[in-house]
Amino acid sequence: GPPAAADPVDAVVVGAGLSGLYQLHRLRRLGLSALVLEAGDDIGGTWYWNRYPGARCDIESLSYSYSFSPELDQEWEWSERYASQPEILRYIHHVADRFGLRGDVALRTRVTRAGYDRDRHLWQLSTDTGRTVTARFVILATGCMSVPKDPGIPGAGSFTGAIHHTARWPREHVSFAGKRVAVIGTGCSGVQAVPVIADEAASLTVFQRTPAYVLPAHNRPLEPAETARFKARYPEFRRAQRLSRGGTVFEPPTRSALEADETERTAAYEAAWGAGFLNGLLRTYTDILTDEKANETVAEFVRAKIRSIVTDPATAELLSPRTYPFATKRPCLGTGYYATYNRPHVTLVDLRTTPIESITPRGIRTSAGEHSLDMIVFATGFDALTGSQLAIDIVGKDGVTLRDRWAQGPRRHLGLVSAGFPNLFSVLGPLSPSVLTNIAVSLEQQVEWITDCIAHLRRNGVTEIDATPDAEAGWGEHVAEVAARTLYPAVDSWYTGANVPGKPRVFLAYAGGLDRYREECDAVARNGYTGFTLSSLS
Ligand code: NA7
Repeated sequence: GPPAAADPVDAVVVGAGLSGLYQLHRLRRLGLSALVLEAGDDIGGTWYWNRYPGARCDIESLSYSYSFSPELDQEWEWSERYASQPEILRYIHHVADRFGLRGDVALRTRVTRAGYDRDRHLWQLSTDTGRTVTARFVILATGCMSVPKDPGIPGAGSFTGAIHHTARWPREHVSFAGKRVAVIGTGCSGVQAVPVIADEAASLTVFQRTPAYVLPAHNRPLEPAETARFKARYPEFRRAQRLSRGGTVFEPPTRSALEADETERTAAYEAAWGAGFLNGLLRTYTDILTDEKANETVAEFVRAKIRSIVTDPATAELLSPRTYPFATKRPCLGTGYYATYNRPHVTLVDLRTTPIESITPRGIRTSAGEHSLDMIVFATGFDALTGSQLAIDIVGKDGVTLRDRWAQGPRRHLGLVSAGFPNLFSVLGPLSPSVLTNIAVSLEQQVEWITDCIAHLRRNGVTEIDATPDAEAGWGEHVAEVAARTLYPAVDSWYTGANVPGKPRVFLAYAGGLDRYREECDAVARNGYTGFTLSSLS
């Protein structure tokens, strides 16, 4: 089991998902004592909690996996082009076993508070089990989407059937057979769950506030011969992936969508639609995310696809996004999503015209009347990026909490260290490329940077690294400036924090690309950690 709490450990990692487990592995290779504290009953993070029906990754499995071990790459066999949640969880367990990581993970242990001891350059962590841990370094690997958002609908407590949030799905089997089921929310989770629930339920009613742009996944089993061919050039692929803009490998576009004529554009969009990549349509032309007119050509292409699939014209129109540009909210990869609305037992309710008033003992009441239900599924998303970090009471060097420091939005140099919160690093948190990239690649980049940084500090007898307020402010401005060149910031989405009432409205991710981000981080390290203050206990 994990070491006893008596002596300080070198490092505590918060969270045993993909990021936390890799961070543990790297710290151990440095020869550090490290402990992972994990709130869940088991390892896996996002892939542990999001066990709802249809949950699946929307990056190809051969790309969405660790790249640090060529042996692991060769030995693990993915069964599908896009891996399901159970398969990814099996992979994470395999990695934990293969690299012997479990022994340093304390499960069912939620970090509630972290306070910095400026005299000793140590963090004191408290947990909900009563266990306390002292560590020099803390790495927050708490996930970009791990605090589920409750829709806050009055009356939910009175419902006599079951209510499940997609991100807190029960471990035991949930049957929909013979049940009248509702899904509230049509982001990526709802889009994945809807067709699967429809297959089993007596009836399914989908309550939609904002329609998503849903592209076909064209998921399929991976043929062993195909995988073998891919694996033959895995090292080369992994190198290209690391150097790429978003952690996926593709030929970057060179032209504006407005330079192409309609025939050419349609052919490009058809090809992308047929290929089944989350960002396929985005990669057709250079200006889809920066020019409204260019964007509208893609948006209208998707709407035409919806009209061609959904037989009822009124339903097709309701499913057609019109209030925000394509991909300014995360697009979704679906399997049979639009066609599900052609099934006689599936109904779409538009919350813009008939909002939900309350949940009643028997179902959901909208302004148009009551829907009788046996089960309600909340697919209502997350308090993304900042939520899991601010859930911990983090008190920095000057007694100020991170929550107070971030009242107007997150502040963190390179998305890695916040000024006044020394020795506390973040992986996949706000102001880093995280959710705009293949996170499997992003997390390795950040974990490796953090590990190299800690190694540097130890080599030089440094016991504290802090970001300077100036560097932190500069990075914040840079992140905002890069975002301002895109269509993202104007849209209400979880990227801008607009999905959570009261959350400051800030574009939360770095949109400049993982390639550029990697260069910036590497330059900072190479130049002796510019923008940081390094100090040693005398
Ligand atoms: P998302 O993408 O935040 O989607 C949440 C959905 O729930 C979205 O359609 C919301 O509509 C809807 N919602 C949220 N609150 C309510 C209330 N109160 N009433 C009605 N509808 C509501 O979360 P997901 O879990 O689907 O996906 C998150 C990411 O996980 C995904 O992008 C992948 O990266 C993995 P709204 O748009 O706010 O009008």
